[in-house]
Amino acid sequence: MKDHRFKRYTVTAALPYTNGPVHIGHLAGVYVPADIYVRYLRSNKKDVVFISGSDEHGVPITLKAKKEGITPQQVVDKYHRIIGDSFRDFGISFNIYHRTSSRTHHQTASDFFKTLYDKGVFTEEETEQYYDEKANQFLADRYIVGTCPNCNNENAYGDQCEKCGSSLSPTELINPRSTLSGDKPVLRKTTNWFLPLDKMQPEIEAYIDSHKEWRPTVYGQCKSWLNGGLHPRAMTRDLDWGVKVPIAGADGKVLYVWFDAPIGYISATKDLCNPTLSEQEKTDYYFNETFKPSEQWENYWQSEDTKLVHFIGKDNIVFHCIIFPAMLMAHDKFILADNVPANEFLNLEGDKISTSRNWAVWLHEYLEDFPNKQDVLRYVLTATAPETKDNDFTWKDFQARNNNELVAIFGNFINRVLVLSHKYFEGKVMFGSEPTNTDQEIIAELKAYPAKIASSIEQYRFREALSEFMNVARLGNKYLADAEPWKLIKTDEERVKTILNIGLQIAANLAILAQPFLPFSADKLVAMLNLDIKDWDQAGRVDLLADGHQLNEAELLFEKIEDDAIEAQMQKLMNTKTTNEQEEVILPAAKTNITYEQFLTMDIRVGTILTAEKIAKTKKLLKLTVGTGIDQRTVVSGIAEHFEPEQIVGKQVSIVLNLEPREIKGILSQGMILMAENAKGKLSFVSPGEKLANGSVIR
Ligand code: B3M
Ligand code: ZN
Repeated sequence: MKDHRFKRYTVTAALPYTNGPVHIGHLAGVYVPADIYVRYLRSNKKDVVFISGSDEHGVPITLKAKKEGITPQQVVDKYHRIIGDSFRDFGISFNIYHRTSSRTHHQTASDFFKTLYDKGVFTEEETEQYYDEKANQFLADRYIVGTCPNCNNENAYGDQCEKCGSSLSPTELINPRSTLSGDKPVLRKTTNWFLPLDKMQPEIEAYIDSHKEWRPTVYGQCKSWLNGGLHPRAMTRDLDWGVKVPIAGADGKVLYVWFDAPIGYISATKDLCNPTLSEQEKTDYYFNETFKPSEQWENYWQSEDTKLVHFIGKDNIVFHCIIFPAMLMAHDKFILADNVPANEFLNLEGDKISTSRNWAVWLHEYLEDFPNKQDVLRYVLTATAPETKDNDFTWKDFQARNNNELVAIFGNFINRVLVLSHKYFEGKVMFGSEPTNTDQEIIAELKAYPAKIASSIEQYRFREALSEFMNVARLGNKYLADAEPWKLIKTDEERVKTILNIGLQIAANLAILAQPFLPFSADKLVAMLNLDIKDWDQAGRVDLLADGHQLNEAELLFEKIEDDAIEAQMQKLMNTKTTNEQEEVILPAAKTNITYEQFLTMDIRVGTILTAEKIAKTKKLLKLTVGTGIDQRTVVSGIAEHFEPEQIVGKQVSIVLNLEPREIKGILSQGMILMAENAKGKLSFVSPGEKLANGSVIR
């Protein structure tokens, strides 16, 4: 590695909100690239700490608790385990996976706030916020719903309308209601502490401008925030779930979740580097025993020769590139991120991934459905990583990449070279006749790859790096196919020794180069090759395996994924779609009771639509003639947007006969056709279950 400026690395991966499990979107956006980067650094023998943890504060958690009827602590305890276990089983090699509900974190975040407070960094501002008088609390934006001023959706949230996508502030909602009591909230004055980002703008701007090498999507988003002019931002909230604001008179206030969460990286590092951690704390977090940091936590956060890198999704850019750096600058002791390789979003089968709509591939479920196939998912998510634009995950592509790339290229090469070595030379590496010119060319080509792959990784281009890695496997495959040792074995054994030797040296290179991307397969390959050299700087060599070196038995690196496994996953998603459609029904409230006698006053019958035509100059209206058994009558019906006239002629329907006739668009309408309407406004006729005589009574 060329980067000699840095002695050590602090690599963070966004702390997932602990209100649900982790899905492939999280993995592709943050954790897989971060893990590739870290494993690469480790294989270069760099001093690196890889930090993450559960983000256990914030409104998403309290909302989830409310929905499930449990406490926020119960919510985070549950998901901290699910998330932590699934990361561990998936091979995301954090040094520590911490949690923000921990004592260390509360203390660290609280001290950080206090330091800024004592330095006079914050401004105090009084604002008006919605308050629920029945629930006795201020309402976070998500706790307020009302009518969207843009599209009239009656269930828009205080921060966003999910129907038209516009972002809102609670006071823009028409008819706001509290989701806690259902009451109309009132505006109340409250005081909070603000970080004066407006005043800090020049420093922040200088910082961003010194990083023109960042991904254009990241740099561009920062610039557009800056160009819009930064505004002071509240760093405290009127809530009860979170880190208490550590100053007198701040009862009922906690630190803004985006103030405390990034400090979580620091708290995690503290506990990672703390040799006297209690047993209880040790079991509360996830530690990676293989990688113990050699230094004190301060060196990873406050030393100029440490390279700090944040891996995040694009929705977190402003927090990591502007707000957190501003906090660190104000504190004055900390280094700032050298890079923030944020990814765009991954979609699933053409739809936005969504925790609340259960539209996701959940990591813990994947691990159950595809045991020992961590690397397949790592591979697919890296090969399709949303580095420069949003991307789509499909199960068909997952299958194709496994079968046509991992199995057919990488796996096939390894299998061939090992099987042939066992077949011809009892699994021994044999040095044979002098390499030919073609061999020399292959060797020269091989030598160039480690630096190429390294350079892509160091520039956070993991997709490109992976595809170069696969080119090494392609090189091996092609070499064997062209050299055809199976044809030469009878006539020129010495030549076959050389061919298989070169093939095996390529395999050994693959074992080293695969480590960042496909760690499970790399380990398997290392074991099969009985390889003891594993550092990145050894890659490119063709003497990794010595003459006479004994190989172990060959095993398949990858297996074909059959159609039925893929179909089962697609079916799962289809079921989700169906459930969602049913659940999205927001039913109108029940009406007040009527008496049986009142009910009997309605004359509802079976009728048949005899003619239907559009009423000119209207969008919604059809003029129908309906045979009622008693007579034929004209009915004007507002269904023209749902049915073509010719479609409905002959249809049996339910008709209210004794509704007062009404003139509509100059036509006397004598009755009403009953229609069922679902939540999306789709209409369907209420027809008898079998054909009945017109005039049959409905009651
Ligand atoms: N929990 C947001 C998210 O999960 C947030 C990240 C915190 S990183 C300090 O998208
Ligand atoms: Zn709207």
